[in-house]
Amino acid sequence: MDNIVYEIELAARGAGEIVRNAHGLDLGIENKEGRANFVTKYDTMVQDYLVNRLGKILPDARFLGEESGLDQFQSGADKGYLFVIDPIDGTTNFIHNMHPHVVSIGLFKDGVPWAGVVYAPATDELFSAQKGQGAYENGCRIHSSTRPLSENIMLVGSSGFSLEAYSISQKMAFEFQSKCQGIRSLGSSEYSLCMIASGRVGGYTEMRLGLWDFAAGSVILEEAGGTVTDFYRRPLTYREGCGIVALCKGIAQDPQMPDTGAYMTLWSQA
Ligand code: 2AM
Ligand code: CA
Repeated sequence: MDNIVYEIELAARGAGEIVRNAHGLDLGIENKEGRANFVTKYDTMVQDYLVNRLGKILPDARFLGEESGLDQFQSGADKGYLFVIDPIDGTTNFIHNMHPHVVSIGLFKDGVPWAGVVYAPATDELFSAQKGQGAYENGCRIHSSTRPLSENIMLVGSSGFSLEAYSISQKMAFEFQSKCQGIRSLGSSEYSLCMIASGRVGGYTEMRLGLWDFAAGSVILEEAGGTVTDFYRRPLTYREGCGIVALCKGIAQDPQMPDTGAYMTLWSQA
């Protein structure tokens, strides 16, 4: 049992090698439903690789993943083990040979996140955590920042799926900008959560995500002392995707933190 996370790390590294070797080859890019939503033949190939390999680690585990029709939380999946995987998080970056893009593997136990592994193949950064055991980057313990908003960088996701959501998140980014040291948008939600966990940035918001976009990073961040909630700062249900507000220790308590719920309400009324 103790070796499960290590075995998942090896699977993530194996998947990462497939991703790393894809550069310069035909990626087989296709459009998915909605705006700026792409899939490559490597997303599908890596997901198939992971389902096969992770199934050998925990033969009774179920799977939920971004590709190949595995994208719904099925009834009964809140019992036992459930792998929640995103074969390539940051697909648009991957297509443009940009960092970051990551292989992401969350493991739920009885419906709640229990372990997470995020691997960035281009930079060979491996983040992992198991509930109650702390969070690690390449084997070293990591902690989220204790500094307030005024002493941190913030990540605001660009909501590529909707121009209305983009417009509202930019209004929110403006409020953050006036209270922090600067705004960035990285294009991979799982990697963004790991950047808070490792203390490099203070927080991250994205107005809509799939469950696989935060399944691994949320346990990594919480084990690093941070928090992940919805825009109204309520606990996540981990049954479906939603907008998320992820914060380091220092900002979660900071009275200067903007009212993110007001921006979500604005979007729901747009
Ligand atoms: P992806 O690369 O796996 O598609 C970008 O800010 C983040 O949002 C990425 O993690 C990206 O995941 C995710 N994302 C991109 N398009 C999305 C969509 N249509 N719905 C939800 N999340 C999306
Ligand atoms: Ca994703």
